[in-house]
Amino acid sequence: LTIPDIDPEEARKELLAKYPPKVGRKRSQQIYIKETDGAEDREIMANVRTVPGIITMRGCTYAGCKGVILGPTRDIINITHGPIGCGFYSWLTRRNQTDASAPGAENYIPYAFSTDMQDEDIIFGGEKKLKKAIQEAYDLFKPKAIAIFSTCPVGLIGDDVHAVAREMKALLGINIFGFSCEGYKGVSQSAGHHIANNKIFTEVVGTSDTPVRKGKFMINMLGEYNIGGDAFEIERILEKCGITLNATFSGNSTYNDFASCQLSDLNCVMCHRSINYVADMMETKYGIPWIKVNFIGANASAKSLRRIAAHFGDPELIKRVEEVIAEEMPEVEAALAEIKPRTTGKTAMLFVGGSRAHHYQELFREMGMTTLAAGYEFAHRDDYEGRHVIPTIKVDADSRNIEELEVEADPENYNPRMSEAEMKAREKDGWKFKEYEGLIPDMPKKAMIIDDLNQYEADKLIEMYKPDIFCAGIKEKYSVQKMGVPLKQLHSYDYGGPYAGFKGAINYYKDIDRMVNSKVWSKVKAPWRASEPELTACFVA
Ligand code: CFN
Ligand code: HCA
Repeated sequence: LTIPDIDPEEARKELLAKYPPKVGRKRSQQIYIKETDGAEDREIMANVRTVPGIITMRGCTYAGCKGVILGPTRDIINITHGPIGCGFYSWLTRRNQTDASAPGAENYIPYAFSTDMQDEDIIFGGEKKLKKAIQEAYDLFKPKAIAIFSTCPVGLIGDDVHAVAREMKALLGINIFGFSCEGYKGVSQSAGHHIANNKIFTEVVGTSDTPVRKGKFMINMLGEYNIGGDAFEIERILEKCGITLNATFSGNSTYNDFASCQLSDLNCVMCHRSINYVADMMETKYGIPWIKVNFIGANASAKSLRRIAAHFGDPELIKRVEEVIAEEMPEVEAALAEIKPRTTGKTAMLFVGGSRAHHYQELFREMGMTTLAAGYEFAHRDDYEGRHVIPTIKVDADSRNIEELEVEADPENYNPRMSEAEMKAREKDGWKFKEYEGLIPDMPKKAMIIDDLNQYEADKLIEMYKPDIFCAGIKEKYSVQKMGVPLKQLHSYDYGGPYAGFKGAINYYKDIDRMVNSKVWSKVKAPWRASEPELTACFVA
C-alpha cells in the first residue's frame, strides 16, 4: 500500500499557509508526516487547547461524560442540569444500542432528563430546581441510581451539584452522584471521560459481591459502547468461545454490572483512550490484569480472541477459539473476495474521536485500501505514538482523583518516548508500563497524521488528495459531500452496523464498496452552482 505521488511536505505547507505565524507554529507540531513504514522516534503534539476561532471537530467535556461514558447505561437516570439544548442534543444521537428485552433492568435510555434551566435559575441559582427534578424522577421511576451532569452555566454560577446529590441520596436512600463535567472543563471530550470514569470507579465499582453472571472465563470489556450493536456481535463471538462477557463499560450496561465487575478474571480494553485508567485502577485495587484488544476487522478480532485465550492459557479454550475462528472466517473471506477487486487501490482519510481513526484502518487494509491521512479529535500522545506508555501512578486507587490523573499531561511523568533505561528505573519505584499499539507506527510512509483537524484543513486535504472516501462525523458530513467525496460516519455508522467482529467486517466491506464505487456526490451539482453567474451579477449590481 503506497501513498499517491503528492509531496507531503508541500501538502503540509499548503495547510499552514493561511495561518498567522503563531497559530501556524502550533498547528505544525500537530501535523506529522511518516518518514518510514514503521515506528519512529518523534513526537506529535496532542491533547492541547484548540486555538479560539478555529472550527474544530471536537466536542465538550459534558459530551464526554454524559454522552459517551454514562449515556449507554440502561438503568441509571441521567439528569442534565442545564439549559435544555445540552440534554436535547445528547439524546439518542450516539446510536448506542440496548437490549430492551434483557430481564431485570429498566431502560431509561430513550428518555431525556433535564432541569431545563431558565434565565431566572442562572440569576438566583438552580439547586432548588435540581432537587425537584431528582425527586420527580425518583417518584416516577424509582431507579437504582441517579446521576447529575453539570453543563457550562452550572459551573459559572456555582451550583453545588455534589451537595445536592448528598442531600438527595440521604433523603431517598438510593445512590445519587454528581459530575462536575462543565463543557469548558477540559480541552475536549477526553476530560469528560476521566470525570465520569473516576466517579463510577469510586461510587459504583466493587459495591456488590453478588455476581450478575457466572462463567469459567469471566471478562469485562472496557471502552466498548455498543454503537450500532457492536457489543452484541462481540458478545455473540465470545459466548460461542465459552467466554463470559460480565460487564461492558458501558455499552448496554446496568448499574449492577458496574457494581460487581470486580468479580471478573480479566479486563479487555477496546477503546484505550476513553478508559485505560479504569483498567489501571482495577489492576491496582483488585489485582485484575488487563490486555488491549481490537474487534474492528476480522483479522483483528481473531487476534484478540487468541490473545484472550492465551491469557487464560487453558488448552480447551485455545482449541475452541481456533474452532470459532475457523467457523467464522469462510463467510468473511467470501464477502471480501467479492468486493476486493473493486476496492483495491482506493484511498481513505479518517478523522475520528480517540480510537476509531486507528482501529478502522485495519478494515481498510483488509479491503486493499490505503489510508492517506488520519488523526484523532482528542486522543493523547500514547494513542498516536504507541509503545510503553501507561504508568500506573503510585497512589491508592480509591483516592485517585482527576487532579492526580492530570499527571498524564505532564511530559516529565508521561512520555511515550521514555527510554528503556528510564522505564526500568521507574519500575523500581512502583511504576508499570505496558505495550500499546499506536496509530503512527501503523501508518505507511508519506502518510499524514493530523491532530484536532479543523474544517479549513479538511477542505484543503480533500482538494489536494481527492480521497475516495472520508471518514468523520455529522458536522463534517455535508461539507465533504458537497466537495463530491462520500463521507462515512465512523461515530454513528450512518444508520448501519454493527461493524465489529466477523459479521461486522462483512457489513463494512459491503457498505464501503457501495460508497467508493458509486460516487453520487461527485455527479451532483448544487442548485446554487448552476445559477452562480446570475447571483454574482446580482451582488455586483
Ligand atoms: S464510541 Fe468511542 S471509541 S469512546 Fe470515544 S474515543 Fe467518541 S463518541 Mo464519537 S465514535 Fe468516537 Fe472513540 Fe473511544 Fe465514540 S472514536 S468520538 S469519545 N468514541
Ligand atoms: C461526541 C459524540 C460523538 C459525536 C459524533 C459526530 C458521537 O463527541 O459528543 O460528530 O458525528 O460519536 O456520537 O462523537
